[in-house]
Amino acid sequence: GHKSLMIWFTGLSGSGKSTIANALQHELYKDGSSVYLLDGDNLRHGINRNLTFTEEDRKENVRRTAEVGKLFVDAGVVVLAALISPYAADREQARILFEPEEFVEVYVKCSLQECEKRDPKGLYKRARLGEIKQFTGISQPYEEPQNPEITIDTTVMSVKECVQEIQSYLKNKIHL
Ligand code: GGZ
Repeated sequence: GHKSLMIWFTGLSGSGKSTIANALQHELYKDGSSVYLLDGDNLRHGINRNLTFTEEDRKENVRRTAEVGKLFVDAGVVVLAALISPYAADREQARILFEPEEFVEVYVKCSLQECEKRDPKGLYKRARLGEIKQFTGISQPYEEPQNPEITIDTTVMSVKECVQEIQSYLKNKIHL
């Protein structure tokens, strides 16, 4: 058997949250865990479709995702949540829904400069042009985690190395 828990990825748009969460999901699945990925970008097409990118709506986005994640964790699932979740206070609110050992915050660290260089969807370019308002890192803040369980720097680490880093944490600290 395995423990159910919430693995919460936070970081800038383009930092690699979805990519790493996807890759980790596959590894955990291969190991026999029930695993489910809650991706901010996807949820915004369904349960969170009425939310914008104001500070207030981002807070609600994080709150709903954490509550849904808690339902999955209660059902015995390993949940991966990948949201920018730029406000430290909102992430703390998410954390307190869970038991201390049930919540693992992963800071997907990547410089704004590098994210902007990657710009896979051209969003940074549009934000710089003022076509997208309230864009994280450009016209809204990103509050770095002060005490995440795991920090992975995607500027220097490959996806595979990032996944291995998280897996070794889960193995050693959570005995997953
Ligand atoms: C930030 C935005 C914005 C604005 C659209 N600011 O990297 P992506 O493109 O594919 O995923 C990002 C996603 C952010 O949604 P989240 O639910 O993760 O954000 S939060 O936790 O802050 O609520 C990005 C895209 O939506 N996107 N407009 N203004 N990212």
